[in-house]
Amino acid sequence: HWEWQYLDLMRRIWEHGDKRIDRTGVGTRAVFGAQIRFDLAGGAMPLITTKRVYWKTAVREFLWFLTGETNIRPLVLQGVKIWNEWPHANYVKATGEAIALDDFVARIAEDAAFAARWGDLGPVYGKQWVDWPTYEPAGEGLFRAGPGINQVAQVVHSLRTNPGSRRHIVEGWNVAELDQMALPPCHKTYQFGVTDGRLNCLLYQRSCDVALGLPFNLIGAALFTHMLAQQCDLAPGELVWMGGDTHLYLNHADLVEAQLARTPQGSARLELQRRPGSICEYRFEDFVMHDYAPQAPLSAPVAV
Ligand code: UFP
Repeated sequence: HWEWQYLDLMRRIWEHGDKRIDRTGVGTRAVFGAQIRFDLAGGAMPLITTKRVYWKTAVREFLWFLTGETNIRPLVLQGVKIWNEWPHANYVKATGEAIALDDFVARIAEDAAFAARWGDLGPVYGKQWVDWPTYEPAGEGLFRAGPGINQVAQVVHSLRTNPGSRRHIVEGWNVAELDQMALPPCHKTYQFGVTDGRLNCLLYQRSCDVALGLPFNLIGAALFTHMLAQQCDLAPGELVWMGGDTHLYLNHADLVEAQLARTPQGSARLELQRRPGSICEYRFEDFVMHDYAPQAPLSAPVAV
């Protein structure tokens, strides 16, 4: 079962990883450099079965990326909570108001003007993927904003017209804008490659929370590849995940121990129920998951 790669990685980090205090102050055990490979043929999905993973949330987040949106409000209105901690922490720091996370999120939902002011994450994934900023000379040594670059649309075009290219890349790491982002991109580079009519994807993730982040990041990369394959008349190929700083937070001990005692079972398959006219026209209802019967959920605190 492919999932042993995930569990073995988890065990290796927990038992042999370097212990250190990280940016969040929580502390981690970490290895530097890791890989997981997964065959996407037939719609296969790398869904972790040794705990329940909320794949619908990953679909909603992925579709939000493709809209170019960077404000959490559309996610909040769909009940997706994964990005709420960052704007909340920013608000509390900036205003000194000791508002609870739930109350802050309720205000984001109720008050569009408040959300516009406090709900934005800065130019994170969505912005860089579909509207990477450019600049053009405006005379007298000045520059003005040029048209944004839609990297996703460009990759669709290059896969269709020049599948053998080694330049099918979607990049989130905009060096000039990192300091404006709530969180610099973790799943920063997606490279696609075509072999024998099969679309392969290599995701390079610079920093990886193996317990909470990785199950989601695998889903995102798989969704991306299945959608691109459908749009470009290719069969889904192999997903190669590569991690840089690959870690477990020390306060995830209960989750790690419970999960390592479990055995993977079954394999999930994605069905795309419709073929939209373009990569940006998928709707949540288009994604149907078959044969996902996970074991009980395991929760752990997210490090902000
Ligand atoms: N993280 C992930 N996947 C993601 C995401 C965040 O694993 O998609 F957005 C984790 C990795 C790390 C933290 O534990 O969030 C980011 O911290 P840093 O920027 O210090 O690497």
